[in-house]
Amino acid sequence: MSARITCPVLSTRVTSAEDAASHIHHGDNVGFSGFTGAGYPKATPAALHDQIVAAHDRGDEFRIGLWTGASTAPDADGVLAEAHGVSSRLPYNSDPVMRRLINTGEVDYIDAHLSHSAQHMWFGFYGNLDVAVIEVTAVLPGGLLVPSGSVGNNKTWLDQADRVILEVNHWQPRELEGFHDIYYGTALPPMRQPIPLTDPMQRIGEPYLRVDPAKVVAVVETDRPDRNTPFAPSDATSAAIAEHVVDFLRHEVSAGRMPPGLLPLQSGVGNVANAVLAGLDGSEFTDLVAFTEVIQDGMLDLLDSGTLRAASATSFGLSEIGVRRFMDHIDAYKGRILLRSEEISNHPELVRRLGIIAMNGMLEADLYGNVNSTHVMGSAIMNGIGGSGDFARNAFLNFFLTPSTAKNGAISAIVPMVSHVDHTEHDVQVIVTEHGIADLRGSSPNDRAVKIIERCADPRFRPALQDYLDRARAERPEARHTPHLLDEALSWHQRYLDTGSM
Ligand code: 0RQ
Repeated sequence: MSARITCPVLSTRVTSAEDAASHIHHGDNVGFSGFTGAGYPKATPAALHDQIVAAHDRGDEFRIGLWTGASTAPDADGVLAEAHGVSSRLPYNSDPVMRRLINTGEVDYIDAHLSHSAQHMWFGFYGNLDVAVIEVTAVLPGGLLVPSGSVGNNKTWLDQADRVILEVNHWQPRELEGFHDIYYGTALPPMRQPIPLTDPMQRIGEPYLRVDPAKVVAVVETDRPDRNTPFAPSDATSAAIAEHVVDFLRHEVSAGRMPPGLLPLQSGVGNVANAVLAGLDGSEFTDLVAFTEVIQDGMLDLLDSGTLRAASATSFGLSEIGVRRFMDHIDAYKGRILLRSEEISNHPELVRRLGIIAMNGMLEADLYGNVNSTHVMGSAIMNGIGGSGDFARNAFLNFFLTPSTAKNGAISAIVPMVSHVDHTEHDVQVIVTEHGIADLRGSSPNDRAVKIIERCADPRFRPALQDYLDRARAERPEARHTPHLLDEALSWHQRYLDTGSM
């Protein structure tokens, strides 16, 4: 029996990835583990790729519905997309090959709030889950599973799937046991009870996932690293954004709106969010706590320096260097990092109770504070809304961060009207670019427009934005609450599509 598989029943199910993949059939809905490149299955998807390609070569149909926690990696999303083996995908993707197929219309994409994905499955909104393919660190007697580097939707997929394939990854440190808190207290309405979490680092569950051994059709052993994408080094633009955020937090503390140790932090994905964490590290703030989704390298830095006391999340999202650092000092992080299911890490009830400070990236914002986080020029998906809505709408304070321009200055991140809305003006509090901060709290649409143009827009685009606002206000004196020129509102996007520049 492998040292990682000490459950007598499940040790008899150890088999090859090819055999495991043969339990997945055309038309199945398949739930993968995996969140921001951590903890996704690494052998079964490749074997499934080969079986899909072979079926297509025979002229047979073979496509599955693919559900995950969030993004996976080229060896999970990527290989299945390359095989043209996916008919639908939810709830979040950042794989470039999968993104292309979503954008060409080959794959139906359900871009969902991450806190919704598990409960929408229980509610029956997505249909039946046929197979779960879940990476774990170890399999213990009685069907107890030591989770790996992400928890995501694993609890739900394991509970709900008809058949389960486990991948036991020897690359994941065995010492991960004890890093997780899996809450089994969720119920369906009208039987729901409050979630008994009042402190970000409180344990309300147990360290293990559970699986009914009778459902496990295969156990596959692997030894492969997570995706571990490197982060871009912080540049002048992201450093300036970070400085504005830190200054603003200082201001909130001195205004008495926040305690000196701040409130729990949530930090989104991407390079800008990572840079903001680096900005906090150079600040006077210490002993902070994070209640977030993803632990990126920047958060390890904060934990190492003591700026951050502890972090609750659902996943790691580390670079190779970050992983090595985590593994080398894993015992020192125990008790300071807790990984939970995404239905808990992102739960609106908890985000609101704890008073989270949410910091997320965006593609563009408009004059009135509506934010587009997902769709380039209104139509092509980038990644997805992820947890940004879970946190932003329910946060004590939220920031949306972006460089003021994209594509070498051809695109303004501040536009007259966003081409797609993820976060409405009601949910957006503070917009930050390298030029400054627009604090929209308690502001009318017209005040917001003035602040956003003056403080956030790139100076080259300010005159045209001001001109739009002035003419919109003049055109219909009886409709000045949120003035727009409807025939021009999206003309900046159209001009970019036509000429390559806004
Ligand atoms: O594309 O690399 O091809 O040039 O968007 O932009 O500036 O590197 O920003 O890495 O911080 O990501 C919104 C995508 C920002 C991310 C987004 C192009 C730009 C570049 C990336 P290139 P940057 P970041 C919790 C939180 C939604 C989910 C979320 C995201 C690429 O933050 O996915 O918040 N957020 N989850 O050139 C066209 C514009 C653009 C633009 C930037 N206005 N128009 N392209 N780009 N602005 C975590 C989870 O939920 C898992």
